[in-house]
Amino acid sequence: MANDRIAYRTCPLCEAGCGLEITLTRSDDGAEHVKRIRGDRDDVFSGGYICPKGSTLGHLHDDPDRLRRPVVKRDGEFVEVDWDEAFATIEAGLLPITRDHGADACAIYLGNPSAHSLGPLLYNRSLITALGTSNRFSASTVDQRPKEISAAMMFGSVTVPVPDIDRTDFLLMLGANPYASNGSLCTAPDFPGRLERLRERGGTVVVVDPRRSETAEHADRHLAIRPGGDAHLLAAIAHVLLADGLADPGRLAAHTNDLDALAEVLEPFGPEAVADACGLDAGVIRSLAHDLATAPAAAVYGRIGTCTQEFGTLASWLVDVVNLLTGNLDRIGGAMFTKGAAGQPSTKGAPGTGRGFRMGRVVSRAAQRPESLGEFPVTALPEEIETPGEGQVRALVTVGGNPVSSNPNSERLDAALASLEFMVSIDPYVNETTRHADVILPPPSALEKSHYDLALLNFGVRNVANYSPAVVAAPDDQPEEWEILLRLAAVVSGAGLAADIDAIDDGIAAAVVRAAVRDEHGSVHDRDPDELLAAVAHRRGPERLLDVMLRTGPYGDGFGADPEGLSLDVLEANPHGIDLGPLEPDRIPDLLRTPTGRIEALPDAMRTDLDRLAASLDRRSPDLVLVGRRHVRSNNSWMHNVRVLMKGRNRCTMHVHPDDADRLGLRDGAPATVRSRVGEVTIDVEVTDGIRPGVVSIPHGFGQQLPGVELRVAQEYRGVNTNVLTDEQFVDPVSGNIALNGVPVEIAPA
Ligand SMILES: Nc1nc2c(c(=O)[nH]1)N[C@H]1C(S)=C(S)[C@@H](COP(=O)(O)OP(=O)(O)OC[C@H]3O[C@@H](n4cnc5c(=O)[nH]c(N)nc54)[C@H](O)[C@@H]3O)O[C@H]1N2
Ligand SMILES: Nc1nc2c(c(=O)[nH]1)N[C@H]1C(S)=C(S)[C@@H](COP(=O)(O)OP(=O)(O)OC[C@H]3O[C@@H](n4cnc5c(=O)[nH]c(N)nc54)[C@H](O)[C@@H]3O)O[C@H]1N2
Ligand code: SF4
Ligand SMILES: [Mo]
Repeated sequence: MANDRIAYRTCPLCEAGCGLEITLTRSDDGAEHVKRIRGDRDDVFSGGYICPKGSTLGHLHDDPDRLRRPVVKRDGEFVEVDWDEAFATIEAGLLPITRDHGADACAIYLGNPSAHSLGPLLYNRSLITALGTSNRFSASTVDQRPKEISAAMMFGSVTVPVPDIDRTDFLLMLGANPYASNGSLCTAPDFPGRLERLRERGGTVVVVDPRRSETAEHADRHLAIRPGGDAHLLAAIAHVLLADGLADPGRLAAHTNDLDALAEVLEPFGPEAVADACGLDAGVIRSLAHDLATAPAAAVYGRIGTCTQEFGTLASWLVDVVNLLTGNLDRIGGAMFTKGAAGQPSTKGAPGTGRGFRMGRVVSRAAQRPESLGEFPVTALPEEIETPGEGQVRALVTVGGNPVSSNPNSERLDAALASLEFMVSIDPYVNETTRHADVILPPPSALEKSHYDLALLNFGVRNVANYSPAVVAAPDDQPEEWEILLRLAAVVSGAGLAADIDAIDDGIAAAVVRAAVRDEHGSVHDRDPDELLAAVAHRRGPERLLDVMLRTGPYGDGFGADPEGLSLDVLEANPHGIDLGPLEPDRIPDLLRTPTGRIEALPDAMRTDLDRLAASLDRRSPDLVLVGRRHVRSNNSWMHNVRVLMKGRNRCTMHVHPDDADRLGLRDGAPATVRSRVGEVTIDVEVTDGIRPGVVSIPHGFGQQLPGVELRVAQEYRGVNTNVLTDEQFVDPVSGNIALNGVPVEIAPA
């Protein structure tokens, strides 16, 4: 149609990063509307794949409940104000608190969408620096922190190996359900299709999950593990590899410390010893170890189920120990390392060495939880707010997060947030969390923002770079998300309402360029910073920073050094992305950033924590434990306001095995009351043999019915928040990460 226009845009909703083809049409009043969204068949990575969420970016954009202007709370009600008034309200409300009680009195919480949006990815740091607070929290500690820590301990920086699913012969997948999630810490658009092709070429997929998930349904084998048993299982696999003479790290033996020590520390974890703890037969474990060792190429991949549990860091570490022992680390078809085009710690500085990784340098004031990667675990947040004294958290800034829904013991956190003296949220919705805010600053919609998956492309199953400009222009008075962050940073640092955002941004760009020029091993070492800045002077904000990062990155043009190299100009000319090829083998030792220049196969923290694992071998398991699940039509807590995704039967149900239903007197479709140490919910039962006896499963992200929430569609549907049940005291002590899976519960008919 004459009024139609097509735009290409990477979907920002989950980690798969699918390319979208968006058809827009102009109505008579001149406004543009999304007419259709489908998969971009020419996208170099996703090749036309799309899931039901991807086609709803237009619905999110048009959602009448999405905030278009800032709101401030007056007499308990939110009222719309202009941006100047919103920032003035923040200045008047927040500055006295940090002036009187110090910087730590204001905490910050960064949520999941801030890892999917270029503004927060590049400018959150400026806000954090301006706040100067040590009370920094993020959704990473209800998610992947154990994996980040284990990788950093082994390889010296947060460089997480990804399974080479396109070329492997054998995939052992634990605690992941990519048929629903489309993958995580493994960027693979159309993950299900890739698994199907793996099997079509004769490969094997084994899924370890207490539930017969959609992914397990499509696998060759499903092992219904006892929740929290992954570290036991993996330790036993490593034990068998070592005991049966199957361990052969190959080339990497020469680049690894403490390989010899593994046999001794894993000695207590033979298959028979762990069988009860992980609920799997010793013979099955032994043959799995043999299958992994004898497959031409094999990869072990663990995700949410292996991280958000009691032994999260051990399980995450053991995933890579098994990859290492079977000779599959850093090898085609094994667990490999992505090379992000915008650069990452493992491609900066001196190849093969670095300062390594430290954590726990400080603990949080009240809950005494360890710092890692500059943050405290969110399990500490309620206590930091509730506990009086110096350093008490009295104010909070959230950026793209909904902790009242996503964090454990949400009723306690909810009450804690209600007690804050001041709260600011950068968020498009009034939801369970932001209803406590004094000021909400709405970002532009996804269609109004440019995009580059700065974080997730570092975990790609191929090396890919893909930039999308904004699809539609935002209203004139809508600042970009990075501008909101910088202006908020200026206000909280006391620079005032009139601070020159562009001048601050110039300073940030200059700092990025100076760091690149200082890198002796980089492509622009010793060049004149002013010359480089002049070359990107036509850009501002995230585009300027991204251009510098791409040009100085591993594929970059080095500002002229390699005229064939990448720059943002090149990406702009290639709207379907640039494929930089399959993952490269043999990147070790160059990518290591450990002080020894070697892989640390047995980090001290893991050696110590194995004692805790050994102690768990003969304890009695609880009768009933809770785990989580995801559905392809929802995205954590915040897409339940999209009606097309909500249609159909109630998805917020509790899966219960028939044996447990009989024993407890529960009926399919009837409500049950579930109690944990911290809370209680009433939820409809779904009886299914697709779950291990003794385990029940409830999805997270539901329960928008709280007073003050302004999500009209979501509130029409039933649902409860499972994090009313999860327990902030039930953690992986190494990382402080929450254990959302394996929570002991009691259940009775309601
Ligand atoms: N549709 C959709 N996609 C999403 C999201 C979403 O909410 N909806 N969220 C995104 C986010 S933020 C993330 S982090 C990823 C997560 O992506 P995944 O890691 O694939 O997460 P899930 O789909 O929850 O699958 C986790 C599986 O672990 C199982 N499990 C629970 N406890 C244990 C255990 O102790 N051991 C083992 N082995 N398994 C266990 C559960 O039964 C479940 O099937 O998904 C992303 N993609
Ligand atoms: N029981 C249980 N709990 C879980 C999980 C589980 O498996 N089980 N999974 C955990 C995981 S993996 C994660 S990642 C966390 C997520 O935890 P959170 O990040 O705290 O929660 P989300 O539900 O992702 O909320 C996202 C918020 O960002 C807002 N938002 C959406 N788009 C944008 C944007 O472009 N900019 C800004 N500024 N805001 C935006 C939304 O309105 C919403 O308020 O939940 C965790 N909680
Ligand atoms: S799988 Fe769906 S939500 Fe995830 S990036 Fe692709 S289209 Fe978007
Ligand atoms: Mo996540």
